[in-house]
Amino acid sequence: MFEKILIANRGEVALRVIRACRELGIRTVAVYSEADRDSLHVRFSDEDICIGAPPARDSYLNIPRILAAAEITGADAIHPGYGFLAENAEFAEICERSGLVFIGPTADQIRKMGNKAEARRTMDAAGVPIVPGSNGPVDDEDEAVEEARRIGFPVIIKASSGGGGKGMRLGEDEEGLRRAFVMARNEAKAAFDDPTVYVEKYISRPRHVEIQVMGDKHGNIVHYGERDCSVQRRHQKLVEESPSPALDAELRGEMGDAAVLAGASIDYSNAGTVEFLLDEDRSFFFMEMNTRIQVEHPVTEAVTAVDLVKEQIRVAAGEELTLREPPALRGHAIECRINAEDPEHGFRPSPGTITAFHAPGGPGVRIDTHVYAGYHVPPYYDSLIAKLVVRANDRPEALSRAYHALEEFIVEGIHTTIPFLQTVLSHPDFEAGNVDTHFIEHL
Ligand code: MV4
Repeated sequence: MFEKILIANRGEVALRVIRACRELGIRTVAVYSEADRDSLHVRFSDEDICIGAPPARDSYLNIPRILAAAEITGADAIHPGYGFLAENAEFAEICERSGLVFIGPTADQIRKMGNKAEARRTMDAAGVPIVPGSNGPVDDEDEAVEEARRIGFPVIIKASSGGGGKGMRLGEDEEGLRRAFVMARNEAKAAFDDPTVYVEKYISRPRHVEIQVMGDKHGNIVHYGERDCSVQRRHQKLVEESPSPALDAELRGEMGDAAVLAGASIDYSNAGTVEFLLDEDRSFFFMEMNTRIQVEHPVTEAVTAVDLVKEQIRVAAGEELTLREPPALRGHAIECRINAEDPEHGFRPSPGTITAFHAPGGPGVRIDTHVYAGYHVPPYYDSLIAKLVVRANDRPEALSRAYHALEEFIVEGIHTTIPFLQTVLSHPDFEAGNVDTHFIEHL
């Protein structure tokens, strides 16, 4: 097992990794930017080292500085958390070449899933269902129109190097598609320096259902059921839950098998998430694979009693998977993301000093946060300040528990998404489990 892990991240996820390390008897190294000196990940780690100025490119994205910190402190592995360098194949490669274990998949696995057009082809070849569409990139307008006539309008143009909703355009008819094609290509070129795009049939009212998987370095791979993340705003998830109100044991088995097949086809190791679009007729299609631990992983932890971060560390150290069969999902879990944003003003960021802070508690309530009264929310990073994760015996009880926990949550001095989350939780359509990815737009 590792003796010392460097955590190349900040915020609540850095704390999450520190907690897992403590339980495994592993020493921790925190890295921090000048804006994060007073952060709890610095206080709770065994060692800490400042790696630069507040902008992420000067600190949390600065590979040479992070490697230097690992060298100086004698760390033997790096946990990247999520965001920042978590899905940077070059970083994973450099770590391994420097004799540091990257706690995540291999550079090769990250690359295979990072290019969306290639991932789509790989999944198709493996027998994982994909949305009807082009077999690889489309090079010009006429080819896009040809594909669209074959699969039927409406279609969606996606950037090969995109993901998470960036670089997508809808084509409702031939004329619209021609415009969408040009715009998508230009956007993709500007945003990713890669103009490559492909075409898919547009699914108009899908749910976002993702399957948590984990692979070890001995060829074993398992899934831990799904998370329903249909409640999103501009591709930012707000609420996630497990089990999905849209799945039964049969569909869970089919989607779980497909996710395991997806992972197995690239000999996947460590934690990953296979995202699917779930259509109203119960058909499901591979969308993307995220090659990292995700923000919403505690939802799965709550219903499976598996510590996913400890398992990530164990498999990175060469141990075999603890579980070989998908665990039964017990009860129901919901996560609410609490962001330092003002929902009354278009969710604009609301950095500043937290003047009062009280986190809810009670049975089945988990709070993952790095903030406290007196903490200054810096303007440089993403606005997540806390995650509320509740578990209860069934969905109605979980909804009620989450609502009342939010009622008890005191955060003063900045704006947060807490009141908006309460609106979502008490909405009749959400209560009925009757939502798709457009739910928030119609609120
Ligand atoms: C789609 C789609 C409909 N049809 N693909 C958004 C994020 C990116 N991973 C893919 N996305 C979508 N792909 C087809 N063929 C609708 C979306 C989509 C979406 C998906 C999941 C969660 C929220 C979403 C919001 C808008 C669009």
